[in-house]
Amino acid sequence: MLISFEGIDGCGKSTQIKLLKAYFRDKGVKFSVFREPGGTEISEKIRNLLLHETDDMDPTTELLLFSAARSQLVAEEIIPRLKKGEIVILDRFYDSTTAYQGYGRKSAKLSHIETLNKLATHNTEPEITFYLRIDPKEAAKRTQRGIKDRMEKAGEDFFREVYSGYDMLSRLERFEVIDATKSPEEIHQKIIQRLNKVLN
Ligand code: Z5A
Repeated sequence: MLISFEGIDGCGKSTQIKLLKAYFRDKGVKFSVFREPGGTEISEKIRNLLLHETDDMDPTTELLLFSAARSQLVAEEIIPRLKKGEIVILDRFYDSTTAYQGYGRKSAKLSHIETLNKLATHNTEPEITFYLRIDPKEAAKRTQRGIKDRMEKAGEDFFREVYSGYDMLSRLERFEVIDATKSPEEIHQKIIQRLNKVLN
């Protein structure tokens, strides 16, 4: 079973994945967690290029690099685990490309991005996507500290577009929209309730 977490930077995905890992461990459930971009040697090298190497990257190059990192992760790690019936948790998946490169950067037509996503995922789809919804202004308050990476430097207008992209995507049936302004524990409980329904 494939479970993905989505949302703008600072929405609390990593916090929720940490809580979910502890929950699954307590229950003795076998699972793996991967972050995107990343999760394999090749994908981590691409992550470094995308987030840290240069401020001057062509938007199409960016789109293709996120997709290349994903293709390697899906082929090397995700498909083999799903074939064994394991649970795989993803901190971002191809919905991030639709929201960030499609709606945010406007790197390519949405129909082209859809085709590219199918190719890069080897037609793999999550059963459920938890979308932690939070206004970009609120999320920015959580991420103000620290050095910003290349994507984080994109600015408020960009994140507004990304946010509107996620709102479009959240109409899909596999999306579970969660109010990310609630407390971490309240959000965790919502996620557990929803997952238990699917797992039972
Ligand atoms: N990207 C892309 O453009 N296209 C793609 O296809 C893909 C990705 C796959 C990856 O960055 C960047 O790549 C990302 C999208 C882009 N760029 N941006 N911008 P990343 O992997 O380094 O980071 P991230 O995924 O964007 O987010 P993150 O740093 O992991 O943060 P988070 O998971 O959203 O939030 P968090 O770390 O759990 O929480 C952030 C803070 O808020 C922290 O201090 C928490 O203690 C606090 N927090 C968490 N939950 C709460 C609640 N409920 N209330 C109050 N405070 C909270």
